[in-house]
Amino acid sequence: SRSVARRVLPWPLEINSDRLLRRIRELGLIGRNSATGGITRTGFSATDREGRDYLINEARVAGLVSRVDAAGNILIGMADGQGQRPTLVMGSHIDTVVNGGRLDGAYGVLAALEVLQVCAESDFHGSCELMAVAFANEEGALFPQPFFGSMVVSGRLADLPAEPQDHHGHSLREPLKQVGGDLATLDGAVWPAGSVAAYLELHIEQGPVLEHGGHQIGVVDAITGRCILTVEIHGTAAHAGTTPMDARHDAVTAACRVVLAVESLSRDRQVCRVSTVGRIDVHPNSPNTIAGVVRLTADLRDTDSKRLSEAETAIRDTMASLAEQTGTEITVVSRVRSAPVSTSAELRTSIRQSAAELGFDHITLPSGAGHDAQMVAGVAPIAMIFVPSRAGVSHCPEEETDADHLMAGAQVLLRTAIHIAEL
Ligand code: HGY
Ligand code: MN
Ligand code: MN
Ligand code: MN
Repeated sequence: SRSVARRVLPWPLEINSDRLLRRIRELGLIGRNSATGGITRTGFSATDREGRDYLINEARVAGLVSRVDAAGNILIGMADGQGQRPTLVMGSHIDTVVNGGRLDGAYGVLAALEVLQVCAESDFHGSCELMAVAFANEEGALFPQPFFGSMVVSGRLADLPAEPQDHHGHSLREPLKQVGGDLATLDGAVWPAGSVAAYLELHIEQGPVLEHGGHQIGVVDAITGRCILTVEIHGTAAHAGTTPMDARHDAVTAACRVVLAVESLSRDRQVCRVSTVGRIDVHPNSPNTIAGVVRLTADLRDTDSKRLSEAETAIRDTMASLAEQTGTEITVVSRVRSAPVSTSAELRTSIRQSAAELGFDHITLPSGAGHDAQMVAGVAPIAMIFVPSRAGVSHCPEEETDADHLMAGAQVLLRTAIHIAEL
């Protein structure tokens, strides 16, 4: 295939900006709340299914072929793909947080689709097969198993619960089946060792660094580690008017102490870099009933694996003593851990070269957000390309990136893919 790759290309291949921007716009309407402008396509929800159908249809119209693996990941390839190894995979996720933006994840997937389409249209065939992927449930907003799809392809099945459930206790089994996946055959979705030559993820920065510095492109050197705990606090539901204060086992007040302890991990104790409780569910959530159960999430992050472990131990210890003090039962019902990872030096060089050839100003920076790439890092060399986020905000409706930056990132992805595939 070397000789094929070296034949004269209609170089430089160009991203079709109208097409890419149209798709970003159209996918951004799916799950959009017209009042807030925010997008809610939580993984395996009805709106997520709509978004997935949109992507699969766009790929079909583009003359590409899609399939869905057992984990619900959407894999898009060239129509004449031979299943020839190794594969250069590009992508991200299209599920969102609750009331999020239209670019987080979706941009990287649609740009990957665009790269495939441009290469297919120009009949580019390098030494690698090209594949675009939309990983299932990266955010973990409804089913608290973030990175679900990328954990499966990278073989981390043992780290997933046997029966994943959403925040309301419903099994993943049916929702996964509805998108064409199957919990019983997840092992069939694991990417065999050596089958993926490289994984490239283009993403918005979600922070202020590129914009502040006036840079067009960010080359990610490391991705933060995360430990995400789902915690249940069991007290005793009782009447708010008749139960004396000293006879209560109030799950809400116990939960408040847990929330402050999580914040304190990073703010006061500085055990890890940042720590957040972003979701709280109260049961029965009724004004005149002392809450019986609270379920909350704790998201701990650090680029140092040891500090992350220390933070997890510290919060588990604190929760044990809080349970005793408050007369409640506090248990960790699910845990997802993603280690901090470095990107491939070789791929970083390739991205920098592509950016330089295209005349884009670039810097190297770490990622404080988690990404599917850090799971894939277990089975393939990975790299990430960042573009600026307006005002540095993300996971909210105000998330935005200028069109010229979106195009610059996609051009760098295309060029880097061709450099890699030509080798
Ligand atoms: O939360 C994260 O860092 C990622 O966007 N899921
Ligand atoms: Mn996100
Ligand atoms: Mn993302
Ligand atoms: Mn009553």
